[in-house]
Formats: sequence, C-alpha cells, structure tokens
Amino acid sequence: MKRRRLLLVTLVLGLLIGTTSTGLVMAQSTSDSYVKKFNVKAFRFGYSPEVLVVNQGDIVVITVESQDAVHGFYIEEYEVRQDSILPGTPQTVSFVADKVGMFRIHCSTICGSLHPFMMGQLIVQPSIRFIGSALGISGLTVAFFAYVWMRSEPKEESRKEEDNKK
Ligand SMILES: [Cu+2]
Repeated sequence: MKRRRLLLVTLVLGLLIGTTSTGLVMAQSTSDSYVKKFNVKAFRFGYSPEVLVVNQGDIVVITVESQDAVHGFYIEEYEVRQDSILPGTPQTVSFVADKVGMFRIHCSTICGSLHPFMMGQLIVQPSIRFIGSALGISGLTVAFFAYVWMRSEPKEESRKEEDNKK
C-alpha cells in the first residue's frame, strides 16, 4: 500500500511538473522571441550597467550613450561594433543572442589612458524554452511510468490474496 501511495505522489508530481513547464514553454512560444532593450552609458572608463543578461534567442537592442568622451562599443564574438559614439549622440546596435556564454564588451575607440580597461560583459543564458521542454518531457515520462506501474500493482496484490485463499 505504501508503494502505491509513493507511486501516486510520483504520478501527480510528474504530471504537475510536466504540464506546468509545457504550459510555460507554450506561453513563451506564442511571443516567439523576446526583445531585450538596454540603455548603456559609456564613460571613462566603463559602462553602466556593466553586465547585460539575456536569454539565448533574444533580440538584443542596445542604445549606447556617451557621458564624456568619444567611446566605442564592441562585442567581438557577436561581431557587434559601434565606433565613435559622441556625447549627446546615442547609437543603437542590435543582434540575436544565438550563442550561450559570457562575452566581453570592449571600448573600440581610444578614449584615454585607461581605454584598454574599459569593459563590460554580456551574459547569454541557455534558453528557458529548452530547459522547460526538457523538464516537461521528463515530468510527463515519469508520470506515465508511475501510472503504468501503479496499474500493474493491484493485480499482484489480488494474486497474493488469491494465493492466501488457497
Ligand atoms: Cu572608451
């Protein structure tokens, strides 16, 4: 009986995790891709915010505004580059974050003595959609096996009962 209860809990939990994550994935898929917009301030010698976090698949739109000198904005791995950003003239770059990882943002216009140290960071997290689908599938699979197992249980019990009768 204890095992049956355990299986029932597994079945319910599996169904719950499976359906909620599948639901989340479907809700997210309707908006297809997220557009992540950032307003970044460039100054001697850094960026604010310093770290930009997005999810894989997001469309990233970054507007860079210089606070003092002429700066640049360069993410090598994404081939995103905007040179000569003048104070008072914000420039916008955009790209699709298709690579997961941490990427360095460099200033690409020499702006002073500490120019080589003017850096920021772009973090592209793995897609929630992917994790959600994996969770959804495994949750439903666990629930399915728990259900199959549970259905086979009573037969054994009744068999035992029959044996006892004999
Ligand atoms: Cu600079």
